[in-house]
Amino acid sequence: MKYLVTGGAGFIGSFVTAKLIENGHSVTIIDDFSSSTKETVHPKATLVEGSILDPAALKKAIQGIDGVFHLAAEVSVPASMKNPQKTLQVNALGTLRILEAMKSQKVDKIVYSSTSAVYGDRGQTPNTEDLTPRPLSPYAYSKLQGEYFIKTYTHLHGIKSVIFRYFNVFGPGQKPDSPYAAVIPIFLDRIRQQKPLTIFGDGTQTRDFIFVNDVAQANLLAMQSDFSGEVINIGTGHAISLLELTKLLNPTQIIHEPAREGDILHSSANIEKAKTLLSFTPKTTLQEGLKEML
Ligand code: UD2
Repeated sequence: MKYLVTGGAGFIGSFVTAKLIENGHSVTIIDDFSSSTKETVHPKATLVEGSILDPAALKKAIQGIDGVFHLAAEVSVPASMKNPQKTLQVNALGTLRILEAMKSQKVDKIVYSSTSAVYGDRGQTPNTEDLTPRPLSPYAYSKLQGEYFIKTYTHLHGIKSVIFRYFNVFGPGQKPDSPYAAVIPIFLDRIRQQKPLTIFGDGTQTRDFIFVNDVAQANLLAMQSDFSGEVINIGTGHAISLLELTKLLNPTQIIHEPAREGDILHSSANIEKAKTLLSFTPKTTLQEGLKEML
């Protein structure tokens, strides 16, 4: 089959691309390299360089495609607090543009990467997909808007869809060198440089960390599935606090700074739906995944 991976040079998109190619599929990538470089474009993938907001680039990328994995996004919560309009444009309007391109080229199916951030703060209870969303940041709102556009196009135009809500994805290739980088690559980088780790808040906030290769596997399972319009959590079902995370890493020093604006306190996944509908179970533990990043 022939698939389009939006954001296919990015952290998760490059793993999805590699797994598709390993499985004998051909892949086109559309990427504007806003948060990645050409080095992470798979050598066997076809590249369309451009933004998902550019209809001409999208039209070129989507021709002859059997299905779309939509991962191109502004992924940072703090960046969305600084520039909400950009986040909304890329994540919400960008998703709408992809759906329009799919409709006009008669592309049948989309697997959409949304986020557990749409749940907001629910205390320590694992989030189930039927909870009413309570976005706490423009980022969470923009991803939720993307979900709603997809459901609308599934309903109106019969485009088949699977909507994933990822918890905290980590793994090799995740960059530490931006103020908006994720916590694990930042911490590992600091440890390499023998610098102290900074915890925003008291460190009791919890996250459910899922290894990137498991996320890629879930994407392939979703594309092969025969249901449509479902929202599915992708996490491990186990959350740990940031203080517990730092204990696994043995830092020389920990510094506390005030909690980040828009930050969620507790985030943990109920993954029964992924198990039932996709026969998905994560294979890599946090400890195993961390070793692959060293
Ligand atoms: C992550 C994803 C986001 C979304 C969400 C789902 C990234 C960059 N963001 O947001 O796209 O899917 O998960 O819930 O992957 N922290 C520190 N010190 C640091 C960096 C972070 O204490 O040096 C804290 C931060 O305040 C937060 C936690 O670590 O409480 C995780 O932060 P993050 O930026 O890795 O991810 P999050 O959960 O904001």
